[in-house]
Amino acid sequence: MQATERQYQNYIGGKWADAATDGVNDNSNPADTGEALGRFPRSAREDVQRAVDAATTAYTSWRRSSATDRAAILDRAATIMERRADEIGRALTLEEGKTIAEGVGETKRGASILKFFAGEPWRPTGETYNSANPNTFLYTERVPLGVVGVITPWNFPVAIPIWKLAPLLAYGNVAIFKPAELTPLTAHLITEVFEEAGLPAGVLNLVHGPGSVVGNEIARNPGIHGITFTGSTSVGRELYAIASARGARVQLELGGKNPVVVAADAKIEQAVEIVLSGAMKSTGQKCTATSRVIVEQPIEGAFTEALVERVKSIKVGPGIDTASYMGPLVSASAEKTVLDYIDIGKNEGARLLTGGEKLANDNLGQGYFVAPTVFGDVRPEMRIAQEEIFGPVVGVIRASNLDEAVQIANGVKYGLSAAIITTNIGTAFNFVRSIEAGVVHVNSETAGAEPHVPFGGFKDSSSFSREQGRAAMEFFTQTRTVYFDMPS
Ligand code: UN1
Repeated sequence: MQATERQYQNYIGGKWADAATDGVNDNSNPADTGEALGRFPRSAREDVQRAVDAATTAYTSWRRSSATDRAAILDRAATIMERRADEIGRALTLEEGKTIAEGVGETKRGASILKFFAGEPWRPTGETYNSANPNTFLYTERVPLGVVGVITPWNFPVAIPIWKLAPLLAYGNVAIFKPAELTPLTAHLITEVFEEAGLPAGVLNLVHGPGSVVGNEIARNPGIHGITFTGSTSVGRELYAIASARGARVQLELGGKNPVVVAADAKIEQAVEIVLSGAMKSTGQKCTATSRVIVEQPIEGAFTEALVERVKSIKVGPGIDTASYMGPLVSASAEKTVLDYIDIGKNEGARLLTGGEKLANDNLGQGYFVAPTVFGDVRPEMRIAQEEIFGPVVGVIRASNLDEAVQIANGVKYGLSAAIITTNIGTAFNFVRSIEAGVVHVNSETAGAEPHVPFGGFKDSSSFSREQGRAAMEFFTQTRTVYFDMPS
């Protein structure tokens, strides 16, 4: 640890504050683990309680704040985020590992999400109805949930917190924000953006620390009315069990095992680019990443050969180097998981066509670099075809026809995103109608999400509610029905 390393703080009730413990989390660069990026508090349960107290106080006035004020704050936050995109994107790249183009791009995406939700306070918040009683004015209105816990992952440390916080704030809620321990610096900068935008004290409270303490307290704390979570299925389910048992509303965005079906009529070059980008960008660390390619038998050989050639050509290196197509994995444990899955695939009899190893050449040994990996001859029941790997590993599965391809695509517990590559509209349409996925792409990659449309998965990939766009209102508000009669 360097002597000059900065000690960061929590943000509670509009003030930067030390945690109640001395525990620290040393943040470092996954591309060069010797590079320290600051020390962050490992907060205690008490810190969550302080944040809940501050949020509860702030809620009284924030929920009644004018649409003008909320819109102006979100709009200013968007402008600040755009202005600081290079700085925040660079911090994101340093602590998470994705390429600088992706880091800056994600920050600009954060600004776009804020812009969309800056309009939201002006959009309709209810409906009017006729009543059985002619004297009754009968209507509904959407009102906020209250204090909401926001538990976010490291893989989109700007986009995901923003797509939860922006609607949460627009609809009049207040937040306890617990970012992943691997990306606390980005969370700190996001909080600074809202502070600079003039968000009133206590409306957004940042509490750093481990899921086992801070996350668990958010799940248990009776002062928290809702929790929005993106992360692993196991942690999400545990959180759901605890928080829903005490009556809190919980939203989960979990894993994926996203397929691309390549039909025999597909243009191979186009299919290869779509699979490459979906599987290898962000080092495969997206819940929407492509991890299975299901190819119709007539073109399986040619497709696989072209994919392997293309994967071999990509440059792996530190994300901060603009020449890199793919950066490191986020942590030692992520690296271990990915390397373990590669062993599992080999042992299951899949054919390793390229990659498969940790990279140590050209100083890459200082970071968690694993070569982009393609397996061939993958069978649908193999663990590498069923379980989420969350790394730069893609398996090619052969299907004798499109019906079988869809059956294989649907034969996993997840249902987040799916794509088909075809030139035939009938094939595309049938796929859209039979695939079990919350997001479907025709001739584009499985990853990516525009800010104004619903995002979320089927089956084990989410808990039904959708994020982003106007769909976010479903989770962050509740409906009040009003029977309003004039006094007689
Ligand atoms: C995207 O594909 O750009 O954690 C967004 C994730 C998803 C978000 C994906 N919840 O990877």
